[in-house]
Amino acid sequence: MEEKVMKKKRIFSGIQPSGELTLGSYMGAIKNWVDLQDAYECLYCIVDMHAITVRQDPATLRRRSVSQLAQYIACGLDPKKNIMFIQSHVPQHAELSWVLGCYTQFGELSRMTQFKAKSQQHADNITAGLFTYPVLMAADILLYQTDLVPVGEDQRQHVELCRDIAQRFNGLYSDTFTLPEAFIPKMGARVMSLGNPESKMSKSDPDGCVFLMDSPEDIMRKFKRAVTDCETAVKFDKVNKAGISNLLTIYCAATGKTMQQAEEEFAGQGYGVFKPAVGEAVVELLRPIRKESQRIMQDKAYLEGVYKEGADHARYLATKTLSKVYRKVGFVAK
Ligand code: ATP
Ligand code: LTN
Repeated sequence: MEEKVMKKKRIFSGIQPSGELTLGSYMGAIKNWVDLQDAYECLYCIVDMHAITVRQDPATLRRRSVSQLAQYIACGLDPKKNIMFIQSHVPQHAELSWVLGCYTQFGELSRMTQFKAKSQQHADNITAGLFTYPVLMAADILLYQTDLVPVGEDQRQHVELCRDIAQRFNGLYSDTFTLPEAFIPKMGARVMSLGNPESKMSKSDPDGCVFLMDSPEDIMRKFKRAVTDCETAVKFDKVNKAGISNLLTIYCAATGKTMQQAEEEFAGQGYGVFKPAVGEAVVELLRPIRKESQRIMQDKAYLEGVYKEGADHARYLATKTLSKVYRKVGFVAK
């Protein structure tokens, strides 16, 4: 009997090199990228064009883009299995973004929660790029006929908008884009700040944030200082015990234990035992990642080889979609 070769479904995701990678981005996104790399054909990107939607120092951006690649690899992403590249190396992202921007409503972009938050944070520099950021993200995704987009909860709205744009385009010009779906983890989709458990852990808030490259001492200090409540029970209750619930979630995501197992483990023990235990679990999770990343960073030629080869492959795939789009909208063939 003839064996049918099943084509793998495709994944695209990316993180901006606008700061150091955090425990939030690891648990919300990268951890899943690693888990999914065998079952899917994956593209993992360093979205430097997104990063410049807020002001960046050029030398830092350049350094971070490369160290982010080293950290992706150190987290367990295999460059032989995945296409790993830097967004600005594939000009088709910007080209498709222009076209899609002409099929996106001003009103839709105005409703984006991240735009509203970022324009408050950067009130003196609310650029057109910050506003059209989700269109570029839609281009990233649609360029590769992506099926699945593994991201944290905060990106759900952007993926929904991307679907709406794709559906609109397909409706006007017949099927052109695969409709992508967000893949959001059950545990760790929204890791909260250790300093303020009401807000998301984010690289722009270094105090409440654990970075993947933090030393074990720094990690322990941050967890010991984590804001909790004035009770003593280690119980998951997101409304009344936001800090403890966040630490429990981090503990589960770091150790693979279930919430029930974690609660049982710390039953009858105070926060004085629980907080350092979460710190230890995170130290052990990040120790090999930090070490491996430092090792890979020594080999600049290797990293350059990975991102160059990744971009070559990505450009090949991107060209196919972009040509189709240009033809459909009525541009004259070259
Ligand atoms: P910024 O401070 O600029 O908002 P960030 O720290 O939120 O940045 P991003 O680069 O926006 O990080 O996010 C990278 C990926 O990690 C996205 O998929 C995002 O959903 C996920 N992510 C970021 N922070 C968290 C978090 N606290 N919990 C879960 N997932 C997160
Ligand atoms: N907006 C995302 C980063 C991002 C992305 C993408 C994620 C840019 N393009 C495409 C998934 C797919 C963020 O995390 N802030």
